[in-house]
Amino acid sequence: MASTSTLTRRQLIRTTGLGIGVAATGLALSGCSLLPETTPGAALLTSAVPLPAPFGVPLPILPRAQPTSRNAGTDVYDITARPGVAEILPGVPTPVWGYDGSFPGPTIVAERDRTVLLRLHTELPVPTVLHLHGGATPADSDGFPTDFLVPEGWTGQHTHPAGDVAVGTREYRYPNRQQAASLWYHDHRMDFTGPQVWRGLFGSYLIHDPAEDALGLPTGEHDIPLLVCDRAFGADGSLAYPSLDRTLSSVAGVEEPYAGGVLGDVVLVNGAPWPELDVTARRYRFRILNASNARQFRFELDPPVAPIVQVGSDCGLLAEPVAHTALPVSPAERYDVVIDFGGLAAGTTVELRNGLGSGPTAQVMRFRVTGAAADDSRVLARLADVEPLDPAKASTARRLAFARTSGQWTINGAPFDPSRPDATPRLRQLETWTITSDGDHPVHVHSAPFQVVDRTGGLAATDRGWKDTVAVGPAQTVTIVTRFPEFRGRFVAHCHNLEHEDMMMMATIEVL
Ligand SMILES: [Cu+2]
Repeated sequence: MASTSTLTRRQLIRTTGLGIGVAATGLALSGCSLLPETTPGAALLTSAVPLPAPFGVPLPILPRAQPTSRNAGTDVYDITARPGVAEILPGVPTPVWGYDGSFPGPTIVAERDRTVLLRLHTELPVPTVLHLHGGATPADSDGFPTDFLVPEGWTGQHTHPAGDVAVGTREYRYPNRQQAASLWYHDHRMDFTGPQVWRGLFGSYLIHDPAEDALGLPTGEHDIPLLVCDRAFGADGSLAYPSLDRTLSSVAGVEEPYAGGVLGDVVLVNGAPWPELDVTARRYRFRILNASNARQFRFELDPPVAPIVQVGSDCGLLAEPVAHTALPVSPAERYDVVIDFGGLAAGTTVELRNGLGSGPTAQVMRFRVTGAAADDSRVLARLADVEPLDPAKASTARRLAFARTSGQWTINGAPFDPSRPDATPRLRQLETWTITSDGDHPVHVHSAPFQVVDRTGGLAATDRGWKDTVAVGPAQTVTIVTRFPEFRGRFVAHCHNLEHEDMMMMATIEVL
């Protein structure tokens, strides 16, 4: 067994065929023989550049993307994925790949039932794919990992057989026929999602609707996305990442110590290291996203001046608010929360800390109260109607084992093969998926919001509401109830530890 963990990525690619026999059993079957195997954890990259003291820079308020045009039912956006230079650490220029060249990209604000037509142009030197995470999106706009967008004149070779390829520009159509929610958009290129998101290809995407507007939650400048991620920096200020091929052009994968995931020693919020936000003594709504490749956070306020009141989950509002003293958030999860700084004296500082970190990674950001303020916002005891999905009414029960098998990250023993449907759910039919795990795997399903109905040790306070990503811990079993509500075609389900995803922990879901 030990020898498999030393296989190089190229060797792994050559052994991919081993998975095919297992694959024929499909996701619908259980009982694949999984050999016990040591599961490597995520490994820390340490920055070589001097790091700033915490709370020395203001929290960036990310700019809102402006539509190129608007008509009766559609907002058209033109966004370019391109190299840029960002000042992430004060006084240090960092080359990035970003939407419109920025780290993170601009925030897209959509309205329910108004289509967003996003024309993505690319000036990157390599292929890219765009996925709206949490979006109910037609298959041809969902960003299947081999539906590449390549730059004009690109002469490179794909590391996997390409699906539908566009050159220069690709149109993604998001119907937004879904409730108000905090989504995000990011790169989803086959084999290279980890390094490309790491370089900056992610951004916030919010959907509003009249039901949410009527609740009286904090709005405007008091409604702030917090995109939290860890990164590491080289001596020259560049983003460090242990790719086998630093050009991200021909060889996938990371150096072996990082095969379990890449962690950085710098915590960024909205692209700034350990920033500070001036607040007035009132309620604020924060859309928390863990945009890290592999790092889990547990957010806590220090001192604990107020509970972290969760009002929404990945895919929309909760039925009723839930007060947390600690909020664990795995990669790709979103938590829509309200924090009330009311009653705090001017000059009070409150840290947002990470209970799972140590040293610099235990710190996240700081709030500083500047003074009193009027506050006409509220958090009602009833927020939304959330239709409970009944597992007893499911017509199909699937089992998915997320585990390291023969040196690869696999689902039911099989590495990803885009040409092989692993599950063929029928449109609108209820299913239960029982997910087992050999380590920490944040499991994400495209196109089908779900509800968590069972977890080893009991449901967590964070399991409520409509989810699209669920944290499954070591030796845990989690059961979700789901249905694919709207679109037929080819989607994926995968681990959102991006190194696991890039190293094949992904399945093709063909909705019939
Ligand atoms: Cu994983």
